[in-house]
Amino acid sequence: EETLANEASGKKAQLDNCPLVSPNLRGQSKLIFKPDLSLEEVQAKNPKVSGGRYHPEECKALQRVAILIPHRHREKHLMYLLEHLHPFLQRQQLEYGIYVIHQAGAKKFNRAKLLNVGYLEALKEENWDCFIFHDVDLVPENDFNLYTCEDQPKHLVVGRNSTGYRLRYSGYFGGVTALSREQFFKVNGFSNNYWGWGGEDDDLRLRVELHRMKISRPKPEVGKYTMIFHTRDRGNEVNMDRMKLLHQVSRVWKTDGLTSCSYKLLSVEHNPLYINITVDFWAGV
Ligand code: UD2
Ligand code: MN
Repeated sequence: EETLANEASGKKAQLDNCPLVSPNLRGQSKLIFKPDLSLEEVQAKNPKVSGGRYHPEECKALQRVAILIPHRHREKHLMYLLEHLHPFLQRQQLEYGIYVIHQAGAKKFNRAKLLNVGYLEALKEENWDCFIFHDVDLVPENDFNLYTCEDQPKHLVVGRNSTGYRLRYSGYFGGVTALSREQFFKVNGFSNNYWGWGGEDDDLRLRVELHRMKISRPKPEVGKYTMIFHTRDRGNEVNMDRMKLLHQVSRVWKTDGLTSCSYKLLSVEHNPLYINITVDFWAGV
């Protein structure tokens, strides 16, 4: 009788919790990047995604996860990532939302600041448990690489195709990372001061270590990614200040981060497959 009542009311809260490991996982898969793929095609293949969000119908997800993707002029990469990530996350039985944080204008690219914006804006519409900070060009190959948060920050990219699937250096924390809402809040997020390429990922690692947290990683055969080929973008030239900035983390983390992240919000659009947040970083911020 109770089951019938539950079915009738169809409430999420009355579903059983999803299992710790989803029965729908497939393991390593061969990724195909169709040259003529279109966003409409990806949309048609993901009818259960609405406004960039999804939740499993069969059980109550263990975590609510926001995927944050910093972006500018990488439309093709974004399309391939969405194509692979939606089914991947659904097989993991997660409740999730995909946020693309787009930097408007021609100012130097600031990946870290965009991710701070993503965190702050995503929390305005849902109290997400877990945040995945995700490069637009990295596609996960193995769905046992769980996009969930644990009691310690997690680095999900153990290796990728272009580096022979080996960890680039010990302490490497770039590409894709998972921090809970609390973990990211505790370290005051990323620094806002890394303009151009490099250093911001090491800065976050130092913040994590300063707070006596320990980075975890999946097994090498699981933490595998394909990075879609690209050259260095215009507007993302190497940041020559990065070493100087890395030396002052312990001094400035408290005042440089989420608490000091100012930006001009230009738009928030709920597209079928992702939420698009466009921001401008004007001079002096
Ligand atoms: C590495 C790291 C990345 C970051 C970066 C240094 C890996 C796998 N990734 O990436 O996490 O630490 O070094 O900043 O180690 N982007 C745009 N448009 C641009 C420029 C950048 O969308 O014009 C975004 C996009 O999401 C991209 C990310 O920023 O994936 C990192 O930039 P990249 O891919 O050019 O740098 P890469 O591959 O050296
Ligand atoms: Mn890249």
